[in-house]
Amino acid sequence: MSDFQPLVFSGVQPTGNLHLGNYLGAIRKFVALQENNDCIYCVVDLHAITAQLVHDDMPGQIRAIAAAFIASGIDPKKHIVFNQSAVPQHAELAWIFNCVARIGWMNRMTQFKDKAGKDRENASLGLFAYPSLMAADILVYRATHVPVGDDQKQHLELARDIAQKFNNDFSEHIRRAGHGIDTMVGEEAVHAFFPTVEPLIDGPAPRVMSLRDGTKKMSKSDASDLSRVNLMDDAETISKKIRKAKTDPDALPSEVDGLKGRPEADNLVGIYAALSDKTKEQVLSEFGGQQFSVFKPALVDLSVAVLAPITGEMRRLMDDTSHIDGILRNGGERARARAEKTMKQVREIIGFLQ
Ligand code: AQP
Repeated sequence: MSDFQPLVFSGVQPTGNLHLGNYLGAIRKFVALQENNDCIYCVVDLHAITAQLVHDDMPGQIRAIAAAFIASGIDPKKHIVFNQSAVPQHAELAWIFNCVARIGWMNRMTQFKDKAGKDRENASLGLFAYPSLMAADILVYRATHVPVGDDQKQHLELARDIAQKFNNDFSEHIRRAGHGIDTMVGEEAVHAFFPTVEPLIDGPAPRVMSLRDGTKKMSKSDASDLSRVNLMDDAETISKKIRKAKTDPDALPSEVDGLKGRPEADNLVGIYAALSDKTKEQVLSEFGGQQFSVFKPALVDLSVAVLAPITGEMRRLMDDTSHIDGILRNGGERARARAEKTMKQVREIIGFLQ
């Protein structure tokens, strides 16, 4: 039985300051996965124009995400780092997926509801179709594993639905063209063109919450800069934000169960655990019974120790734009070659003359 080659794909939008949530939910996992996997990491600039069309410094924002990838430890020689718009096959496959996905499926996407807010009629069609483009980003490489934060879980379920419908609707065409692969979907042996994508969401901080409100996701678009630690913050700013982070008056519990109903405490313990590669249990065995006046300075020290070298390297890389542009150009060429291989087969399966 043949099967899909394991391949990791993920992307980050160039839509402003990267924060600790992006780092712990996504980029730190990208770095860990590159050791034993073939990986493609993308700056998803086509996604960046869905919520806001015009950006003052799009080139700078794209370079900043690429710099964050590399400063965090991603090796652009071994793996592919590029920006999405350099590979038009993403948009081509997204159009096909717009015709595969059903409006009923898209209507259930909670991120669209959150981002469109009350002014739904005025949201762009691109924002509505965002999950279809995300499915194309992954499947144009027939990627099998996608490291993301917990907020992207629903979009990945949709990517699986799109892949499955394409495989089912075109099953005869796939066989005739000879492009399918024998694989397992759950317990069932099937012949498929697109793989069933596996989300990689685990870890102690799959959803990092706002420092001002433990029930809200830490987000680039939060109006309060105090709600997040940005990757470009200096040590003093990180210290101020963590010291001012909302907490409750109680000491930290000794067991994870004791974090229930305490979202801010749970969030800070999760951040500490993720930054130190420990579990929440291990963090509480060290800090259980301690007040936040003790825990917060320890979290500041740890955050600065992890982030300062990344921030320094990001600044250095962003000063050398030709170096970053060269990495993106090279990554774009390699990504285009792989994406075109898939698209040739997709066009053949559908029956487009080429
Ligand atoms: N708070 C978070 N905790 C864990 N993971 C997170 N991610 C985002 N926020 C958190 C993960 O970061 C990756 C890249 O995200 P994105 O650039 O696509 O932006 P986003 O998901 O829309 O979230 P942002 O950064 O907060 O932006 P806005 O303010 O626009 O919503 C993804 O893997 C995401 O899961």
